[in-house]
Amino acid sequence: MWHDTGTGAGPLPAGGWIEPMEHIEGPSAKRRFANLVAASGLLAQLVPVPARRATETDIERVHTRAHRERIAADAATGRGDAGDDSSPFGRESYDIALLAAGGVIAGVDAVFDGVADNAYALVRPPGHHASPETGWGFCIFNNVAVAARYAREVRGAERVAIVDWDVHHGNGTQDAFWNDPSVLTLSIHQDGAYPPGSGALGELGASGAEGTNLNVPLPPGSGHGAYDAVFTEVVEPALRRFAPSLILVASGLDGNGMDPLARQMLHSESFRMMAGRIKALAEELCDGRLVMAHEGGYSPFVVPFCGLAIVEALSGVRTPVVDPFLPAIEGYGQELWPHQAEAVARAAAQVEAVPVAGSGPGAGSGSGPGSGSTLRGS
Ligand code: 9RB
Ligand code: ZN
Repeated sequence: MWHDTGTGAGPLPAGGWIEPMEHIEGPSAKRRFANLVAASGLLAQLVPVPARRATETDIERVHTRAHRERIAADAATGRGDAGDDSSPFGRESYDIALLAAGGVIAGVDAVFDGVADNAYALVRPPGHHASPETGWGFCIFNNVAVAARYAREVRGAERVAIVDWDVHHGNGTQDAFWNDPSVLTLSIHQDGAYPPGSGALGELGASGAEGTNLNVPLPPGSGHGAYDAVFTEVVEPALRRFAPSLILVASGLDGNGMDPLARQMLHSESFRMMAGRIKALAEELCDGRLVMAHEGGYSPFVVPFCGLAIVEALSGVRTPVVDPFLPAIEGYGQELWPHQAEAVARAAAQVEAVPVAGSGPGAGSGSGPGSGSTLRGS
């Protein structure tokens, strides 16, 4: 909550005719999510996992040294921007960005060590837009990418799948693993929302890593029915082919029907559905190993209820909380419309490009570092 994004107006810097207000990627939605988890009584039934600082080595498994050092140097001056003049940060933000990435790593450790069954890392700044060379889109370091490389190189995970249900394209994560066949990146996003021109269908990964990046661009106005179809037709078959030894989720809650930075229609029951299905996949494919990292989500009133539904699904604990926004958002109309079904079908046609674990060239070679103790999907 100390990560200081200063003033802005939506994604734009204040100035000129734009009167300063709290920057949209401020602490409010995240603080209210944490407060609801506590007030509901659920927090007392969870295993608290303290964040640790990601080390320079952890960060540089994904990012260039120049990017890490630039963020550190700018923070030391008291103010900086991650890279696009939309992502301001303050003096503590280098340190806090290390804690955000390290918080996801701590979740990975907790799950691999059996301290927790699965983990939700409620961290900021977010990460999925940060590419190896730069931050942008409110992101400084790519938290989920840093955790994936850590899982591979330190914990011996042979294959990692990253499912990104933030409403914006996970472009930084796509870039980080474009050449890496050991990490499947799958982003479900509102077509054309952000970054501009990013996240097209058919971007499947570099030669040698083909089929290990999938984009599912959905038309604006997609809701529960569309995402339900994406899980049935894309997420579940793709992950079954890939057989990950760990599933990470870039968990943006900005697909909710009241988010100011997108035009999708999800509600708390949609996030409960997605979290429950990912959890079931993790149990089927990789002994339940599942870590979620918080990303976007800018409605301070709806985010807490979507977040609580996810943590209820992960923990298997149902609290007495009833989402007061659910009836309104359900009323927006949640069925799968024909043009959405077409978009899902186009994405589903890519799934056959995903390599089937154990059948490709080099299968079973245990190519990752620490291959003496590699964890395979079961
Ligand atoms: C810029 C503009 C944006 C728009 C959306 C996001 C969302 C991030 C997120 C970030 C920056 C406009 C740079 C409009 O939640 N990711 O998960 N920037 N938008 N004009 N300009 C110049
Ligand atoms: Zn987002």
